[in-house]
Amino acid sequence: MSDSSQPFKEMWSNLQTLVNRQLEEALDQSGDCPPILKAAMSYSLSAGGKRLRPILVLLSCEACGGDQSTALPAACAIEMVHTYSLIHDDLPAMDDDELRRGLPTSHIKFGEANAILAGDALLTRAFELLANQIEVKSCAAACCVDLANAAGAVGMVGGQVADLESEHLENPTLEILEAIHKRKTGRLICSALTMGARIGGADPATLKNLERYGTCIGLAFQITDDLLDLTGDEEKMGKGVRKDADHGKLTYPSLIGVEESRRRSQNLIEEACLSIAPLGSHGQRLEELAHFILERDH
Ligand code: GRG
Repeated sequence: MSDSSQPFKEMWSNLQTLVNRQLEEALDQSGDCPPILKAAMSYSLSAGGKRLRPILVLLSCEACGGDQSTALPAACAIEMVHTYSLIHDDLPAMDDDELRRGLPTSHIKFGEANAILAGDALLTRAFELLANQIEVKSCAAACCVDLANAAGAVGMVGGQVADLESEHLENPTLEILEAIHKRKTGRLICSALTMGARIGGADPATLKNLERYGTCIGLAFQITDDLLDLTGDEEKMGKGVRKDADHGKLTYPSLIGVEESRRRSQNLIEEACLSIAPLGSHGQRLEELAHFILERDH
């Protein structure tokens, strides 16, 4: 059990270190594969992500009475899926980005084919980890279903397609925007909560409450991301380097304005905290995390 009196940021940093170590190990154990592929997988996995999704897995497991260590394979698996999505999102056929987290994107560093294949390999390794390393096999199977639904056509991939299509919509609405983000960002975040909860032995009602929490913080996370992008864009525009591809993107601030976006994200965080109120003090870290989403600056 973690120490509940430890400051939140210190706890976060310790969990990041734990996840980073575990990811490195999971990659080292991924068997005999071409060195360039392993290098590309490792490059993006270790490029300094916040580790939000794996930390959610660990905290959800603990909030349900489980031991964080039993949730480490699922924590690594979800970060691998997230990393794959970022590699593919940066490709010329999608966002065509040359930098991520201040470093050259995978296709700039390793070439387009290797970037696509590194993403593919991370996605498949994630499911192998879930299937192989979660001891209770019925739980492993349920986690595979959670993650597959969250990442696939009804989740993140479907959301990405809808997002690309939304650039051509004549009359975008808040409902359309939220439907896109529930799938593109929200479903993966929800699956972090449900996988952690399953591994922690949650009952169905708790699983549902955590799913609701995940949906709310997922949307709030996306709104904050849009607001941070806006600040970043303004800075870039000041320097004359804003990318053409960023124009016309459907975002919360472009649709409902900055103030309303802030209000909406605050309401979502309140709703998230209400949904985990039945967990009592066991939900303390998740509550802190929800508030942290509003305060984040990157
Ligand atoms: C290409 C299959 C495929 C999916 C792409 C998730 C996604 C769909 C694209 C990523 C681009 C993006 C801006 C998505 C919105 C969600 C989001 C803010 C992702 C970044 O997540 P963080 O902030 O990233 O957790 P770090 O760098 O901390 O890991």
